[in-house]
Formats: sequence, C-alpha cells, structure tokens
Amino acid sequence: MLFDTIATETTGRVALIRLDRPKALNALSDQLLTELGKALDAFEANDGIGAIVLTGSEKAFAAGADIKEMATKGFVDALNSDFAAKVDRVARCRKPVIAAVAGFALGGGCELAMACDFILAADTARFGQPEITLGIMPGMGGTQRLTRLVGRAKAMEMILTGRMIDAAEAERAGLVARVVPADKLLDEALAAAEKIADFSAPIVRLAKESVNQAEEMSLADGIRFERRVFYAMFATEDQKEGMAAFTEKRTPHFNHR
Ligand code: CO8
Repeated sequence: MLFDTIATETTGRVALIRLDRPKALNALSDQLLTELGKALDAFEANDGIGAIVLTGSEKAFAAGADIKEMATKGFVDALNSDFAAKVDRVARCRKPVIAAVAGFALGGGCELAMACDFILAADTARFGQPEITLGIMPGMGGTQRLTRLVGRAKAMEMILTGRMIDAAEAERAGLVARVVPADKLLDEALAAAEKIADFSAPIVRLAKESVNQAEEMSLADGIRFERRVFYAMFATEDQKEGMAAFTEKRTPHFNHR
C-alpha cells in the first residue's frame, strides 16, 4: 500500500504502520487520519495479519492534531466534518493494535495512542494533553480515556495545566503497559505483536472484546458477558487444540482466521 503520510509494512503475521510526517512531528492531519483508516481497513480484511503495531519516529509518535489545519476552522465546519471522529476507526479495530511510542505523544497523539489496545513506551516518551494552551480541550477521546486510564486527579491535572509526563510517570500512572529502552522499542512491540498473532485469532478477538467491555458495563454485567464468552470458547477447535497440545507436550497449531 502506498500512502503519503504513513508507511506500512508486514512481517509474517504482523503489520507495522508508521506515522510519517517528520517535518510536522507526525501531526495528525486529515489526510494522515484518512490514510491510517484505509491501512487499518486493509489489514483488518487480511486474514494473514493477526496484530498491528502503530508507531511514529524517534522524536515524536505524534505531536497532536495538525494545529495549522485546525486554526481557521469554524464551529459549523468542525461539527459537519466531525473531523475528530476519525480516531474511532482505531478503537473499532477488531484486531489488536499496539502503540509503540517514542518521543512526543501530545494532544491527539496521546489520544491516538490511548485508542490502541496498549502502549509500549520508549524511555524517551513524553505524554501530554496541551490543548488548554491552544484555547481548546482534548477532542479525540482524551477527557474520557485518560481519566479511565490514570484516574480523575492526574487526568484533571494534565488536562487543566497541559503538563507533560515522562515515560516513568506514565507507567506508574497506568497509562502505558511497559517502558523499554528507546533502541529496543520497535523490537519489543513487534515481538509482542508476533506473540499475539500466533495465538488463536478468534480467541484473541473475543478476549480483546471482553476486556473492552470493562469500560462499558457494570461489574455484574461484565462478569456475565465474560462467562458467556468463556463458555462459548469450549465450542472452538482452538480450545481442544490448545489443551491437547499442553497434554501432549507439543506446540499448538491455532486457527489464524
Ligand atoms: N500541528 C502542526 N504542526 C506541528 C505540530 C502540530 N500539532 N507540532 C509540531 N508541529 C510542527 C512545528 O510547527 C514545526 O514546523 P515548522 O518547522 O514548519 O515551524 C515542526 O513541527 C517542528 O516543531 P518544533 O519546531 O515546535 O519542534 P520542537 O522540538 O521545538 O518542539 C513540541 C516540539 C514541544 C512538540 C512543539 O512542536 C509543540 O508544542 N507542538 C504542539 C503540541 C500541541 O499543542 N499538540 C496539541 C495539538 S491540539 C490537538 O491535538 C487536539 C486533538 C483533538 C482534535 C483532533 C482532531 C483530528
């Protein structure tokens, strides 16, 4: 696939999407978000792909939505184009998406990373919601996802002051799954994606869906949802294969569709 603002490649069952607007620190222009959506459509439709890694450059995952593009928008333009909704495509992806973040993940960049399933951060990563300094607030899910991930106090402080946090603080706060040395970031993210892509694709899909229900449902409803899905797994060949392989001390061969 050929794009102007992102680059894609595949290795085995893993797809890598790299945000690629180096001169603008990967600012999320409308074109970039459209191209990202197209790449996700293609990888989602491809049975050969089991997991996706989304990354930026050493200096920036993404320094936010494109301020120059937004600067002259009016209320009706913004409302009618619903331009902030494009990030929903990432959250809607049914295959696992790992954000591999080095450098700045600010504003829409932080929100894009949070729309992924989990974030692996380089020790150089810096996260923030500086929208308040521009006379706006987060609009790609930041007031909701950041609050759920780090809790009200830290989310409120970050959103109201625009303070950036480093990778160590982000890990302590629960924003990122793990921090790794910057030169190992991509290898670690690709290794995690490969591991996931080797498991049963339908079971991975259901596990992801079940974890996501935790943000939508009450505990009782979520547990009921989990239990139904868990029992349904006993109707799959992959459950039989996984458990037989354990008993027979061999590697399981899972369904990758
Ligand atoms: N939009 C457009 N251009 C940008 C952006 C951006 N968000 N960030 C950086 N750039 C450009 C700069 O203008 C500069 O371009 P030029 O060389 O033409 O002047 C180039 O990238 C390099 O940037 P700097 O020279 O500023 O690099 P520094 O290393 O000095 O500073 C910073 C790096 C601290 C990251 C700095 O660039 C910065 O503060 N950037 C803006 C961060 C920000 O405020 N982000 C929030 C944007 S608002 C937002 O994300 C709202 C999301 C909700 C709606 C989403 C709808 C899609």
